[in-house]
Amino acid sequence: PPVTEAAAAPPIVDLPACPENPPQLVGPLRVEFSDIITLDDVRNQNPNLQDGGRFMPKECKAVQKVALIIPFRKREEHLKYWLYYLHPILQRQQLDYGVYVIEQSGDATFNRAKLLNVGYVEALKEYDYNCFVFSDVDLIPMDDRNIYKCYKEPRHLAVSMDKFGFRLPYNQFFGGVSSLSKEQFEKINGFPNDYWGWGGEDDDIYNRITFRGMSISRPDGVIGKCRMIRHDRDAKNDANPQRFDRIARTRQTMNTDGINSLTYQVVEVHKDRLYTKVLVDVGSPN
Ligand code: BGN
Repeated sequence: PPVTEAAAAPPIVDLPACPENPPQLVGPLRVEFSDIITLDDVRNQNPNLQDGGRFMPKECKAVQKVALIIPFRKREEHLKYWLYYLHPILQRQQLDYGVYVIEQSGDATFNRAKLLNVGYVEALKEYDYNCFVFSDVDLIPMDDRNIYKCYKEPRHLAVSMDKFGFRLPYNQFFGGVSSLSKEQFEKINGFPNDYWGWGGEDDDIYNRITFRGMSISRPDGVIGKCRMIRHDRDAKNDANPQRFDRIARTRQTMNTDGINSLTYQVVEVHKDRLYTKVLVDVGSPN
């Protein structure tokens, strides 16, 4: 009999480049955290995902290859909503993307920026990503025109958070959700590894960007609206008392503390349909 398997393989054709303005975007979105959903619902609602939370548009060639990096520990409920809302948005944005949940193992003080560095390195081991979106697990965009990709300058995406009355808390604010191209990330030696506990690491990243002669780009305050899932302060993430001293010294420390000094141990990599989870030992403060 004729070999029929070959007929099922996708034809090798050059797809047109995806357009600047993805046609399926809808604009303002309803974002609520009262909906009762399960991860299986989210899996069923996103049949076009590949294992590990990967997607690629089939109608056009994506402009960028985007790794979404989420620092994580014990926030399963938030992760469920993030996946529920973000997967459909990212697909409408026609991105070639993968979702990486970087989970800090053990009970040492949380280290957000170091987990982001780990996400950068681990994502690049899997695919030739050229853009990195760093997102807190509890932040959901309220408008899909806020495209989760990279721009000519490092981008701050969470510009208009409900928690801050839909305004920037201060002009240099770079927290919540941000994106840097591979070149931009390398230019600043990645992120600091030495901010243990809450606060300041985003300001250090802001400093790195400006000290390397770059500026911050942002969407406008309407497109940049987003909601934070309300929660209590986590255990082992108290405000870092060293943060004031550290952000005053970024210019000196950024050359030796960053992607060039990163050390960690991967404990486990788990592939779900909705994400790749990397459990990692990042050590503890000395
Ligand atoms: C700032 C924090 C940021 C945080 C924002 C919003 C510091 C450094 C010393 C001034 N910065 O105050 O890390 O993202 O608030 O919550 O604490």
